[in-house]
Amino acid sequence: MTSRAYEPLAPETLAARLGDLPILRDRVGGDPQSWHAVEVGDGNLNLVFILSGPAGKVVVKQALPYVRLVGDSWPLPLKRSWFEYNALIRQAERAPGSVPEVLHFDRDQALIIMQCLEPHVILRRNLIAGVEHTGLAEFLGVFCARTLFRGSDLSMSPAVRKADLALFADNIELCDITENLVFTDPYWDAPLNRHTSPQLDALVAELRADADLKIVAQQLKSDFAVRSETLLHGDLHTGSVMAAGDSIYVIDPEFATYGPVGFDVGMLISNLLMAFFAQSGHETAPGDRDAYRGWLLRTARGVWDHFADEFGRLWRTERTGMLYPARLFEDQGQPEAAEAALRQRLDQIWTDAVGFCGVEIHRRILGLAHNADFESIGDLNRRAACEAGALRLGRRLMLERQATGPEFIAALGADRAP
Ligand code: SR1
Ligand code: MG
Repeated sequence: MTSRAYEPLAPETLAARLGDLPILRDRVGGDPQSWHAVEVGDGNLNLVFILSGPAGKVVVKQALPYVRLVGDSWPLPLKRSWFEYNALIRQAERAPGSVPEVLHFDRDQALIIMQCLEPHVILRRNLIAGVEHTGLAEFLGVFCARTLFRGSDLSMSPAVRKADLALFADNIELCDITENLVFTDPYWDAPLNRHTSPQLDALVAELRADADLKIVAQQLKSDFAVRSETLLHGDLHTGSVMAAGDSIYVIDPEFATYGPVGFDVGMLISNLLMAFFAQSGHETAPGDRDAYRGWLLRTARGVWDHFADEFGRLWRTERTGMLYPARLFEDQGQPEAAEAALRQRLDQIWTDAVGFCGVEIHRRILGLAHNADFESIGDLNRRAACEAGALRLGRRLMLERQATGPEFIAALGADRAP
């Protein structure tokens, strides 16, 4: 399938177009004529196929030249699969075993063939169903710490990091989506926005009139766009995580870009908190999600704690980049200064994460791309009540991010069902 013009795949054409690839002959097996392909993509952007044969299954992911959620009125370049491919292979190096194995990449066809993760399912689905996953917080916290530390000037050589920064700087259009959809559009009546109406109309008007809030949103946007600290996943929500029991993977890093460490951490915590706020909408009897709500809060807090622990471990053992060199601290008999610097960095990451957490809540309720956590609540009054609690928290987090410690997460559980 080399050197031909881009053409979207379809289940019927997949075997004929990919049947010559040795990796598929090996992993799928048998005669390509007997292969079975089904399109399973339920994300906002791409085609995703599961291809099965006698030897096994693979996932075939192909970018479309437009935003799938909106249609061809919103063109989107195919090169995003190049960034996804590059992010996946870096994440595989930096946090081994945490992302699907890449089996083949075709830049012309904007196509990545990768390990099929069945029976893993999208984590968000299980958070809606009330399924607990042992070790989720540790996995996610450690994933963030390893990818974000090892993708930064704390670890990489300046030359390698700068080359990487240049590569990912071209992911312009996906950054533009984040810059507008996350940081700006929720705060004005943008054409593609929607919210639960009329229930939330008054609150939405209040938020959009809140000048202090809009200023913070733009400060956070500036941090996202300007502070190129590390290679981010860039879209680390619970729909970008797959889980089966205690086995977890992170997927879909097509929004990868250099940005502040706190961005991925904040997005992840935000989506766990939105799952928490949505639980009262999923109750079938009053209180039957109380225990699960507690697990979600412990998981959100645990993500931060495991992140901070692992980041600290890497700080002490792998600080080989140009920042905070040991020759200034440990080698001068001042290990406590290196520890103080670590605490400062973690404080800054936390503050950033709190702000990004707030803005992510707002965009998922006020913007274009909503979360199934809330959308799956059929009763609009109940949905709006859940969303309103989350929106108010989002505002508080953004405005009070410098004064909000990790204990705010457990405190959310003190209220009855939000
Ligand atoms: C137009 S794309 C909307 C959203 O879907 C992706 O998953 C990202 O979260 C993006 O913001
Ligand atoms: Mg995605």
